Amino acid sequence: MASTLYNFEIIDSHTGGEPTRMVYDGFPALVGDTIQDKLHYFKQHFDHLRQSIILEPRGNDVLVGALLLSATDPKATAGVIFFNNAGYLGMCGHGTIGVIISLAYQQKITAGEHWLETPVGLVKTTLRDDGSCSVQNVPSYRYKKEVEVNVPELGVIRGDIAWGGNWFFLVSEHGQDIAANNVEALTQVCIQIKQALVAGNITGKDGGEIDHIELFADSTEANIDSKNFVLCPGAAYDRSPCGTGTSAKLACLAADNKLAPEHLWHQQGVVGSSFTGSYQYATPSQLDQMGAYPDNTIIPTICGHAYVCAETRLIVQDNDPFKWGIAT
Ligand code: PYC
Repeated sequence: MASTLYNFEIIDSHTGGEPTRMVYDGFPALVGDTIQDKLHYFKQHFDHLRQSIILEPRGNDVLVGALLLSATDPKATAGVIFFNNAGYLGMCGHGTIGVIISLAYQQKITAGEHWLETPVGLVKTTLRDDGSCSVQNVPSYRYKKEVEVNVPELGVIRGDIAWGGNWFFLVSEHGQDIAANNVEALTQVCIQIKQALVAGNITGKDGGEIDHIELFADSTEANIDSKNFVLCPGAAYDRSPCGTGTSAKLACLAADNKLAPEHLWHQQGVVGSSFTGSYQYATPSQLDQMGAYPDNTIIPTICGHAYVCAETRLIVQDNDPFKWGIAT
């Protein structure tokens, strides 16, 4: 008889089409005083559980996992570590909205403000009675403007490097339609740009890997300022407009004086869902959180909706040849 190694209690949701799998019970305890220590412990000891939860046959490449933890910061309702098919994410905007909507579904929280602790800083969420959720993200900034990268298949491509809780390369001139019927070509273009960034040793600050590529196009739709396509690490594209990617975009708009503080920006993703974003300039106390920040650092807020789609238990049996997922 097979014996069960793990029972993971999960809630699946989607935010603008992009799925989040919140794991709220059954995961072994992570040792550490801070959430960064716990992330380190997760990577060292339980990476096979990340794969089991995310990869086929229990998951798929599009899923973002969100391991719910008790907070180490007294201000926070919970801690959360985001992960996907390729590894770990610093922050995740759509995932944060998914976690808040899932916690509300479980009746663990009600409408109002709730702080979450992530490995890259605290984020303040506001859940509203209409079901929308806004996320005041970690400090975000443009690191470099119009960086040229030589992409063998495409020629010279220019993009901004910005931090929005993850590192992004933001490209406006790419010659592609940002359309749902063009995701294969968009994916290839992003993969080629990413490979060229690696080959050219082009990174974020302190050598941070630029693991998200974000392509933009103007929108012809009323009330939409821009359309994007975001390729995530692991080569799945974001079905939502990407919360950290929208934060990186806001940082670039602020640095170029193209959007004033508190003004709204409507970012639509490739499948048609949208986030509303805005920003304030960061105050010194907000920047105390972590690290050193440039002058143009902003605090972005993004707002969207998420919907719960499943409440279930993942089972991992000892005799299952794919108990740790199908690694490709
Ligand atoms: O919403 O920040 C986001 C995100 C990152 C990767 C997938 N979604």
